[in-house]
Amino acid sequence: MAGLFYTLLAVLAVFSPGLCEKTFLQSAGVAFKDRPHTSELTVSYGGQWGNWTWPEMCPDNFFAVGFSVRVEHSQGPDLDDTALNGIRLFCSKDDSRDFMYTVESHTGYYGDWSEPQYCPTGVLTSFQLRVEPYQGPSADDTAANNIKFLCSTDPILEGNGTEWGEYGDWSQGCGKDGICGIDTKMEEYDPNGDNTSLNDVRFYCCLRSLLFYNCKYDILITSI
Ligand SMILES: *[C@@H]1O[C@H](CO)[C@@H](O)[C@H](O)[C@H]1NC(C)=O
Ligand SMILES: *[C@@H]1O[C@H](CO)[C@@H](O)[C@H](O)[C@H]1NC(C)=O
Ligand SMILES: *[C@@H]1O[C@H](CO)[C@@H](O)[C@H](O)[C@H]1NC(C)=O
Ligand SMILES: [Ca+2]
Ligand SMILES: [Ca+2]
Ligand SMILES: [Ca+2]
Repeated sequence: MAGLFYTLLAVLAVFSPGLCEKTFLQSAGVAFKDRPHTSELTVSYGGQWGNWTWPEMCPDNFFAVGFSVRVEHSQGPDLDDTALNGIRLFCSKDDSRDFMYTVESHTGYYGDWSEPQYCPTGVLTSFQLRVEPYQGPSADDTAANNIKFLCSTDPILEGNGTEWGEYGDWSQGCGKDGICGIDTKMEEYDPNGDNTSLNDVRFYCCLRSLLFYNCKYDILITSI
């Protein structure tokens, strides 16, 4: 009898997970580019090369809860460095990490993606960029090197970037809203010249509803 009971429990444990517990991770691309935003976060000291590319937005009710960076680590003195090449936001609609979309706008082709880093709870609300200033006519420029984000629940997350340049001031913040989209400024690859890849970035803030559903604890909670 007890054996049957435990078998039933085991069967329940295997088959009961609801929709919330399935892992889902997919690039949203530009599918949600028309999602309205409440403000834009910028810094004044981004790299000077390249053009703004295109915005990518998290789906409605999804906000950036984490990020990863694509970084080309030091190539050495005689080789062309590009340092930070891309920033990918991980968007969730609650505090679970099991159902997420990613957005990244235009990304450079050098380097590897870091493991994602997440706010313990809450969403990304502000950023700071590490930028190397212009190195002079025949030197190797890299422009943007790394990024930090502030979470709505306080901790600061720093990317796994490179060390050239310095961090400038923090961007504006989203206030009670959260980061929900990204647009990058990229230098096109130059077959003869010095490449810098990602130079600057701006993020979009979207309105956060006061209530959201937390799948893990099966409760409605208010945003922090
Ligand atoms: C910016 O875009 C223009 C027009 O597409 C292009 O000709 C130029 O090379 C781009 N500049 C850089 C630095 O990527
Ligand atoms: C950070 O970059 C170093 C150097 O490439 C790499 O070995 C390490 O695995 C990276 N860490 C993360 C968290 O991606
Ligand atoms: C810049 O990138 C292009 C495309 O990958 C490459 O052909 C070129 O050699 C790079 N420039 C330098 C100075 O390495
Ligand atoms: Ca170099
Ligand atoms: Ca370079
Ligand atoms: Ca760069």
